[in-house]
Amino acid sequence: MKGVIARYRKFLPITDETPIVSLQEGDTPLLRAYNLEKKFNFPFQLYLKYEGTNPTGSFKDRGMTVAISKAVEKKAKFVICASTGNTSASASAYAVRAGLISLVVIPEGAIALGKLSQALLHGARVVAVKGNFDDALKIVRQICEKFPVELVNSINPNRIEGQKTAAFEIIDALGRAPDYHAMPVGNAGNITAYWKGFKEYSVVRPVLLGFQAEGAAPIVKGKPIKNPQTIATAIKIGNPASWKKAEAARDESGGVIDTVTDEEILISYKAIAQCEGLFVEPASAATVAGLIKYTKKGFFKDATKETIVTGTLTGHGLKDPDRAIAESQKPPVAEPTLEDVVEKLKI
Ligand code: AN7
Repeated sequence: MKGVIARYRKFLPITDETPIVSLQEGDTPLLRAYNLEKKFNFPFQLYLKYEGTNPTGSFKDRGMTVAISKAVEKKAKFVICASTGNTSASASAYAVRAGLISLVVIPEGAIALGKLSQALLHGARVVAVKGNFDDALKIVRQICEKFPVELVNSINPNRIEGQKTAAFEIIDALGRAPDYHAMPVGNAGNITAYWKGFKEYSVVRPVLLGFQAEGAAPIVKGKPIKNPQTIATAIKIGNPASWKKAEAARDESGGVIDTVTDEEILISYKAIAQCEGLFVEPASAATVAGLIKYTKKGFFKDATKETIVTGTLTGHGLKDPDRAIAESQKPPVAEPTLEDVVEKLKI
């Protein structure tokens, strides 16, 4: 069966009256990362959940299929979100499929090129505000109080319901729950969703390890960050909407939410691409960055090669091509001759 509603319907708030809006999201790869295990001396088995293969290139599609289906059931005409990019790309695509108008409020100049191009081409009404994501979300919440528009940020519980299916898929693929699960934390909806999913699907549950970017780590620092900074624009968020729920997920699972630096994120970003053939966006690399940091700290000192760690790679690398190019060597230009091309290929 294709699409997360079709596959996990009985776990979702779907009734006979709900029109299903799907782009056949979910069913993403869970890949053993042998090369990363070796490179970073991980004392455990690492499996990566590659969410970049979802229809719009991120995990947001799992939540959006449920949120948009429920919006259609409620006879909504407009959906709205504030976004660091991926939510807007997903909302805009599913809105088109459902015949809804998508309204998007983004922080000006802080959205990766791929994501902005998606929302624009899907015909969303996009407004860029001179502020950050938190400012955009505040305005969107105010709009929802005044106008008949359906909010599709992860404050909408249908988003969390859909996103929890990633945890189901991990357990289905492994045949059991992992011992640890690592993931990035931004607005904190996804860690909330994974914990809900793990709890509903298994009595044995992983310890959750959430990672925020050092310059955008309100949960770690215990206070909102006025002017969050990180190259991982997806998680450049200073006041997460699901803050309390993320703390509950962390505490109930016996886990941690901690920071990784931009430098650590970029090392992992390149290593994931160069060791495993997986092209992810910088925010996704926070997962592996955190596992490297925690391995070095001795956090996994009791782990064995039977220990299973899973990690979510939340979004596709094509979302942020500028970053990939900035982190790479410019290709040399050759004369159109065999000799010059061979020389420059260093064969
Ligand atoms: C690739 O699109 O918040 O902790 O507006 O795009 O559930 O917010 C994106 C978040 C991680 C963090 N990785 O997830 C948005 C938005 C990627 C992301 C996160 C996001 P949450």
